[in-house]
Amino acid sequence: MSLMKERVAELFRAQFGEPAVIVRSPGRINLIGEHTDYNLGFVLPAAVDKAIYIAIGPRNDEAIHLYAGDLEESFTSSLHDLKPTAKQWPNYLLGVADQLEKNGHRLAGFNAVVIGDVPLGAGLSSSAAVECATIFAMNEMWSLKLDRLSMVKMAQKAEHEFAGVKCGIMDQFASMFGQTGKVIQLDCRSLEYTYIPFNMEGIRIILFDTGVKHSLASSAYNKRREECEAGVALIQQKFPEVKSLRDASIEMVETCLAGKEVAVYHRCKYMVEEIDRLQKACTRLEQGDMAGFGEYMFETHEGLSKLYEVSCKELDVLASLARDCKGVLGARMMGGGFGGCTINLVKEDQVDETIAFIAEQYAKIFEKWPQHYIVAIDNGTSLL
Ligand code: GAF
Repeated sequence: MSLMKERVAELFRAQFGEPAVIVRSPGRINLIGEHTDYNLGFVLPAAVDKAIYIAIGPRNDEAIHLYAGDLEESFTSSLHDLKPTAKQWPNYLLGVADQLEKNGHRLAGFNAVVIGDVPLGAGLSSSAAVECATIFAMNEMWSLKLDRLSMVKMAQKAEHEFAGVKCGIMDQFASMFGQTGKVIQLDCRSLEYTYIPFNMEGIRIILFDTGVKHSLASSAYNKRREECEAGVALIQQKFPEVKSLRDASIEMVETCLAGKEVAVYHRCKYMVEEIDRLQKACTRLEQGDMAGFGEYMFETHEGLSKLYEVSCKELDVLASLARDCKGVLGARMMGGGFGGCTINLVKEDQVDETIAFIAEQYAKIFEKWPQHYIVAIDNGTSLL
């Protein structure tokens, strides 16, 4: 039995008795295709070997008793009173219960304990992992017979309605559908997906954590989404067939948006380039050309920093230090942005030098050491 499983079970027993179900749901990385999901483009995420663990059990009343083991915090609510709370972490569980109720599943009260080793606020999507763990556990406990895709959609809706982030589908999809050793090429419009083997021979995936957590990240994220929608509305005046930036070409962006509001122009330019870049990067991946793949990652960082403006100085420094390392094949900021981690593809025989160089140079500039995580690609949500 895994240590995490044992620990979450112990914490549950200490308060509530024997858990009915224990579930593991992982955090995710994304190789390329950033902010493309809500523009109905493609993404290339994978689940990792850092996860959220939930132990859950039913109650005989309508009460909800939650305990966050790592924070040592309790929260109590009721099925009659499902609404977002000022404290963030309970929202991921309450939001899922609310979605299930709204989809016609009559729940009973429940007890739940959550722990994990996904770094919080680091851009590895711990929130999606909690949502997926919760819905998967409830599906098992009450035999709701939901398929994985329905659970992903409800988990995403929970994030919209209870966490207030109008996220795309990538994070919940990656957590739920991850497979060891493979990245998921997901078409966020059709939701068709293919697994591409990610050849880790001679390569390590290293995340460097800025430790920066931007308090306005969710409002800035929602603003980016609005700017893309504003761009689509302008393009549609001339090209009504364009339903999302997925359908737009760079020529359309230049014709309809150059000279208009600069933020809208820049967001859309980045987006159309990134959707195209992901396709080219996947071709490199399939050819086994990891250096070529990595070059596209550096380009993505430039676009996210200069055009999409979701980077910050710490992320820019980490990406630029990585550029200076001969052991790094590709690097860029990862996830929503405004803090969190960079993702780096590093040659295995140069891992130590790379970590030492980047950490020392970063500490010289910011007077703090960046955390780093070496991650492996792992399976998605599962019953333990
Ligand atoms: C966050 C969101 F939750 C995802 O849907 C995605 O948009 C990502 O930012 C950026 O690619 O993680």
